[in-house]
This record gives sequence, structure tokens and C-alpha cells, in this order.
Amino acid sequence: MERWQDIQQVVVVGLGITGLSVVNHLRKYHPTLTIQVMDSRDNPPGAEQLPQGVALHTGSFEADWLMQADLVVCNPGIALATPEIHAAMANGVSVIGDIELFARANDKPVIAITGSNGKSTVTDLTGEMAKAAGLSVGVGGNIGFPALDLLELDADLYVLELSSFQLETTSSLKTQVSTFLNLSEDHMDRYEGMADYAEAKRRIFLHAEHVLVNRDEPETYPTETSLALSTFGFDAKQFGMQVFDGRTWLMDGDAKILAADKLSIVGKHNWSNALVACALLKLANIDYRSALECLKSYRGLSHRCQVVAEQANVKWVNDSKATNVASTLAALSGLALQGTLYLLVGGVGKGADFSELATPLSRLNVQLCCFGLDGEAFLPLHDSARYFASMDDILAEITPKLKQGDMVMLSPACASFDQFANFMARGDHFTDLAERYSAQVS
Ligand code: UMA
Ligand code: ADP
Repeated sequence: MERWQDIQQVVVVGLGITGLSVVNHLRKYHPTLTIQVMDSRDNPPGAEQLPQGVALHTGSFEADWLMQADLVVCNPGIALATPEIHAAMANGVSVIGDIELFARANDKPVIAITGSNGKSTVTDLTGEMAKAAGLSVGVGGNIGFPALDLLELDADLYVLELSSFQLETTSSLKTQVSTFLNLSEDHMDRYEGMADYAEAKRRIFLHAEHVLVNRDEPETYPTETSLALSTFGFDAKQFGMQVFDGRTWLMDGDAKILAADKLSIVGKHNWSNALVACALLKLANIDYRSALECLKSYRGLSHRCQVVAEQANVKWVNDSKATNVASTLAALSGLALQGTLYLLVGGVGKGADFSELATPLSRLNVQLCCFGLDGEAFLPLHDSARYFASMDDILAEITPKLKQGDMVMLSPACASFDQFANFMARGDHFTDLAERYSAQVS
């Protein structure tokens, strides 16, 4: 690892909230450095907040800057295989990410969470429960609040959601507990295949005191076998589940934690998320039992299977965060429905294979409404499938047909970048449409 005293020139690649947090951190803790920022977008988000004295190059990546840098800090949204970055690395330039900078500056306990689905829910819930147990907690990372900004909180504990992209550029993050929740196909536009993607995620275990893995998914286990390992799952071992008198309980070994029907969040995947939060806290020596009221009342994050409008017994559900096939499968598996499901799918498919959705769709009374860049790829999945240019067109068309017991759900199995800034903007737009069109249903 390079020493700060040997570094004079740092290039920050990609602005956005990550790039800004990196610049602010470097300016505060390493004020003598020369900082240059580049972003391939013409008008990158955050440019107006860049402090004076920081050079900004937009519209492309400036290869000369990269070659001359002592250190490059890369935004997770930019692939290391990008030719200019790759060339700099081949030339011996050290390329790290914001989480590596966090790791080098932090000396407080960290709980780190990765996986294909459920990261944000587990991260947020773990943070909420740790607060309820009396700690000052910083919650951030891929969840939308840059890790470096958290350091300013000087909290007792940091709970970090980490994407595979962030882990690729992280090598010295010490954690009290690291978990790899599950693995399913995602980001195949950035990886050679699933093995490559899983390997990036397993980097979360590099310097972990305890690891927590999913008993049902061998890919979540570390390759290093000497680590202190705990497991979770739906069966009755370690952190698990058991049925007593017809009720499923979340279990910590032989001890009952909570009956699953006491949770406010719905769906079996959320039982698992709740169990993982308790397990993470226990492994971090935090008394999760003092936070069970918080667990019971936790209602989940926005944009995840969230009912955003209800009118005449028709529900509009925003699951915009379902940006891959597995998360849409999870949303469909937990569904109880009397009428027709109008399911909105499409956006940027990231090279995914959508065929796994065909079987659950065949079991549902569904009208498949496809939209966006890769929307047409969903058309073979169901006889009802129709293509629309936008969500606006879909809502305008289906609203007059809606009947009691129907549901309109956005669970797109795709990223949003073709039509929206991010999944939050997509979910907000759906919510606006739901509010507007639900008023027309009687
Ligand atoms: N981009 C360029 N050129 C650049 C910089 C960015 O084309 O020079 C494009 C890339 O397609 C990139 C996209 O812009 O993917 C997003 O960049 P951004 O500026 O919006 O990035 P940030 O705002 O810093 O957000 C990043 C994470 N984004 C990505 O990893 C793509 C956010 O995760 C994260 O919350 C934030 O840092 C704080 O840590 C978002 C995400 O979609 C939610 N993550 C992926 C996921 O969850 O599936 C991994
Ligand atoms: P992430 O941050 O990993 O994208 P979120 O907690 O935001 O995960 O949930 C995204 C979507 O994934 C949710 O809308 C839900 O449909 C699905 N999901 C949540 N938890 C799980 C889980 N444990 N297993 C599978 N799918 C899940």
C-alpha cells in the first residue's frame, strides 16, 4: 500500500456523490495534495459543488492525467476494464475506490453487507436496530450515502452496504462482521460470468473477524476456511427458522427471537432479512434483544414492494428497486392477489436472461406491460405481454380496465438509466402516476 507522504497527485475518476465525497475527504485530511477530477459525462452530477482549486475535465477520460497520477480513486460506476483506467493500471498506477479510502481512515467497528438482493433492507434495519440498542451509528455505502461522508459522524459503529463494484477496488477494509447474503445474476455487462461476480463479492471477507453466510447458497461462503463462520437459513440450524404450533419463529440456535408474523415487513425474503440483522448484531456483540420492538415496527425502505396508492381495493405497488431478475422473482413469490396483476417490467437489462420469470408468471393472473430500452426482451415470457414506450403510456391504457382486487406493480427486473437518473427517480415517477391515475378508479 502506498504511503500518503509519497503521494502528491490524485485523480478522482467519476464525480457523482462518490467523487464529491472523495474530494471533500482528501481536501480535509490531506490538504497538500493536488486533486484532479474527470468524468466522461458532459454535465456530471455534483460539478457545481466541487470546491475551488480542483481541476475538472468532462466529456471524456483524460489519459495523460491518469498516467501521471500517484493514486487514482475510481467511482464504482466505472469499470476497471475501461481502456484508459486499464492502461494506467498496466502502467503501475494504483487504482482504488472510496471504500478503500474509508478503510484507510477508519478505526471504528464496521458491519459490512453485500449480496445480490436485500442489501439495503438488511443494512438499514441493522443500523436502525443498533441505534435502538443505544449506539450512535453511521449507515451508508451503496445504499446512497457515501461511506467517506459517514466518517464525519464519528459514530460508535458503521454499517456499510457494499456493491461488488465497490469491493473490486477495496483491499484493506477491516470488519467486525461481513455478510454475503445471496447470489443471483446481475451486472453481467460488467463481469465475465457469475464466478467473476461472486469473487468480487467475496472480497468482503478479506479482513473480517466474523463472517455470516447463507446456508442455502454455497457461493456465499468464503474460500478461506479458517475464518470464524456463522450461517443463516430457513431451516432449524444456527440462525434459522422453526415452526411451533403452526407459527414460524426466527431462531438464534435453540432460542426464539420473534414470531415471523410479528414483523411489519412482508414476504419470506424479509423474514430472512430480519434474521440476518439480528445475527449481524449478535456477532458484533450488540444486544439485539433490546431492539426487538424496533424490529417489529420496521416498515422497510421506499421503492421496495411499497404500496404507494390504494383506491377501490386496487393497489399500486412500487418495487422500483427490483433492478434484477431475482428481486422481481422475490416480489412475485410473496404475492397474495384476488384480481389481475398488471406488472410493469423493463429498462436496462444489463445482459440478463429473463426466462426464469416465465414460470412464476404462468402461475399468476397477469397482464405483462413492458417498457423501456430492453422491454421487448420480456415479450416472449407471457401471452399477455405488450410493449409500451413508457410507464405513462401503460398507466393511461390500463387504468380504465382496473377492477376491485387488481394490483399495478412496478417490479422492472432492470436498471433505470435509459429513462431515469436512478431507481429512486423511476419509483417517484411511478408513485406520481399512481397517485394521479388512482383518483380515476371508482
Ligand atoms: N458514469 C459515467 N462516467 C463517469 C461517471 C459515471 O458514465 O465518469 C455513469 C456510469 O454509468 C455510472 C453512473 O454514471 O454507473 C452512475 O454514476 P454516479 O455519478 O451516479 O455515481 P454515484 O452517484 O457516485 O453513485 C455511486 C453508486 N453508483 C453505482 O455504483 C453505479 C451508488 O449506487 C451508491 O449509492 C453511491 O455511489 C454511494 O456509494 C447505486 C447503484 O445503482 C444505488 N449501485 C449498483 C446497484 O446497487 O446495483 C451497484
Ligand atoms: P439491494 O440493496 O441488494 O438491491 P433491497 O433491500 O433494496 O436490496 O431490495 C431490492 C429488492 O430485492 C426488493 O424490492 C425485493 O423485491 C428483493 N429482495 C429483498 N430482500 C431479498 C432477499 N433476502 N432475497 C431475495 N430478494 C430480496
